[in-house]
Amino acid sequence: STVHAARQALTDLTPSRARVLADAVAGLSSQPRRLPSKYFYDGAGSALFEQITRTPEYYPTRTELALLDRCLPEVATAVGAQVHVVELGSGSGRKTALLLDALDEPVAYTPIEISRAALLASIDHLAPALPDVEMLPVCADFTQPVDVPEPENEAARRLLFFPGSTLGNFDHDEAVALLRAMRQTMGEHGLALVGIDLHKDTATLEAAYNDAAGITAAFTINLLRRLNNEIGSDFDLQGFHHRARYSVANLRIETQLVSDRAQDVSIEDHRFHFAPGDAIQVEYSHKYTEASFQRLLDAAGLQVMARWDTIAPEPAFGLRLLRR
Ligand code: AVI
Repeated sequence: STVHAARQALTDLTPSRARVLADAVAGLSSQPRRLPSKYFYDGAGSALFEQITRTPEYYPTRTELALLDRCLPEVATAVGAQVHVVELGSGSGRKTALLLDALDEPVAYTPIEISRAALLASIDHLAPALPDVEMLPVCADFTQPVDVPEPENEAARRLLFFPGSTLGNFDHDEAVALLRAMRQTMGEHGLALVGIDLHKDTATLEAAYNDAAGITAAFTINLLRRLNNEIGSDFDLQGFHHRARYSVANLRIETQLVSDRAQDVSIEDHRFHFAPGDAIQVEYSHKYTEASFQRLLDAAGLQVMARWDTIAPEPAFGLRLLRR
């Protein structure tokens, strides 16, 4: 079956336990303390993220889906026929289905996703619906160099797809490094379609990252559960709470896990003391202005070929088609 072929083609570069352990210990030993947000995405974390995208407060997903619906015919014309779509952080693949449907003869699809469970589920869903698209899934941390598999159709032009404002989860230097790596992966004639959440009023932003049902809080706490399961740390999941605030100065949501009391956490031979109110920085979600995004592109050697923005009163969100 096509699902079987897609699963057979999977490249497995799932981060090792040793890697997760080393990153956690290094992050908790640094000042301010931090943990990498990429480790939110185990099977349970990816499922919680999907639930976030369906909360009334989290506007980016439905806003971007509507924007994609409007701009994909133009993207398809700009990209042309015989495309190899390479997606960074593909998650459930909900947006991918729209993109692949709109393109003229897509020949191959490479989702790069850190959560093996999410990756397999997306492939099981997409492969039967798109029998003519060669599925080349890669389970990997896309911030590390990844060799993109070559499709059978070697003439295919690459289109990188990086929706959801996942770019915003990286700080300035990481974002520039990522865009430079994308420029490399695109090749001379490739393009990239990137989604960026835009700066807006603090109330809308803080509501999106503090949904009333508490799903975002559960998503943040899940990071500690994942570490307990995977590297044997002993975080008390009841001893920390989620906090997400918008920093207007830095144009970003800053999400932290805050200690409710004095406590110690052990990871193998390492012990970390937390006083009440001590915080671990776990995620940034940068929100862009035209100028702040342009600075990243300039530093990475990329140019805007076409741009689409939502129209007020929709929350501001943008899609940018990029070339070298
Ligand atoms: C995946 N990423 C773009 C999401 C965001 O908005 O930064 C992750 C997220 N964190 C909390 N809510 C959603």
